[in-house]
Amino acid sequence: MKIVEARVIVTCPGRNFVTLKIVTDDGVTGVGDATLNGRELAVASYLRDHVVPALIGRDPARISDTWEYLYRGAYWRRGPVTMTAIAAVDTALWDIKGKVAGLPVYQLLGGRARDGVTVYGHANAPTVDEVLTEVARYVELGYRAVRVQTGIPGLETTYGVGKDRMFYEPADSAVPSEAVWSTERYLAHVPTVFARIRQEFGPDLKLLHDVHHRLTPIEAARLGKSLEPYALTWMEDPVPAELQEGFRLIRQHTTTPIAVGEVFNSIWDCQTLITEQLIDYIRTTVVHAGGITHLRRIFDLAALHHVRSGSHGATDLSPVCMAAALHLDISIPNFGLQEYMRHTPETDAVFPHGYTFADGYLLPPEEPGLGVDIDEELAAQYPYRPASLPVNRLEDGSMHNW
Ligand code: EZ4
Ligand code: CO
Repeated sequence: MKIVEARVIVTCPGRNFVTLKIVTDDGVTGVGDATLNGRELAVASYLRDHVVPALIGRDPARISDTWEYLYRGAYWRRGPVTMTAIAAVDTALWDIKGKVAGLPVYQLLGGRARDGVTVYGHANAPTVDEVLTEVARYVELGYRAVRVQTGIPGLETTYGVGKDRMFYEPADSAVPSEAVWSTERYLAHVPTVFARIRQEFGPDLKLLHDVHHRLTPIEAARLGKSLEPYALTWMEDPVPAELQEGFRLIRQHTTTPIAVGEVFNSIWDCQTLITEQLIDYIRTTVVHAGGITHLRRIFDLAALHHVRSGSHGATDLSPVCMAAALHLDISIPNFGLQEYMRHTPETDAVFPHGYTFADGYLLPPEEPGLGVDIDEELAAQYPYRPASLPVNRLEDGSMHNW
């Protein structure tokens, strides 16, 4: 069997997605997500101009060898653009392998290690009163875990809190928009939100909060400490993670569990945090961390060090990534939680998929392969629209520098 074609499909059914579709001489096809929020066309070019020509004629069954070839063949290792492109190829090859074997991908990864994949939804609203309604809505839908974000009194907008409740999208303008941030206001407000939520919903519901990299280690330590009475499942991205040593300081001060890794793209980004047990959940994803092959390595390293998976699953990760994530999630020993922000009906129509939600769990599709595809005719009706993620300034006008 040989790869005869690989198409890079860019579409915008409400937000931008890049998808790689690999075609073999037997007519078997496989899909991989290649979406990098705000930098979509860089990955599309990387694939079209540099990767696709190297794929033609290769044996699609050689997944590991193709991974190593693309990783080493670039010379310039790692980085989000390279690792997203490699992820797309890797994911598509696993899809093909599953179809050829006649098995869903999770069976090739060792089969089910649990009955369902516990997912968490996003409750976000400008005020505490409104966010209570949002949390209640998720509980009503059957969710067992909810991430809670609110507006901050005195700040006009807050990253993570959208205008639309169920379909939040943070990439809001062609070039990055600017918002104003105050750590003091934020640290004073967040514990009051979780005090209300625990009071209303009791101890059973798993609660999460995303700090979006906006604090210093000592500020994050204080937030973690002040949230301890509300027993969060995790505090996410407390500080930017370029300086991994920063987590040692947070760890000395709080027992609030920590989740990190949505912007990581390789096992090297996670190494210190995992091996020193400075975090509890690793949030790397199929699409941004080198595909199923590399993400499984990260999760195996994590398993040795009492760290569980908690993969990123926002709307900029396409249904192709979500399907791939579920095959991994259901099969690994150290699964923790899977983020699940529902896509719009337009996106769901472009990416027909067989995963299902019931009772707070997602189940991977049962068809051979990943159980997800792209409707290329429909995709062609939604041309690319530039959209970037915002940045923060402090109240005195300086750029928020961490
Ligand atoms: O900022 O997906 O946990 N989820 C998040 C998301 C990310 C976006 C970035 O593309 O933090 O909202
Ligand atoms: Co996040």
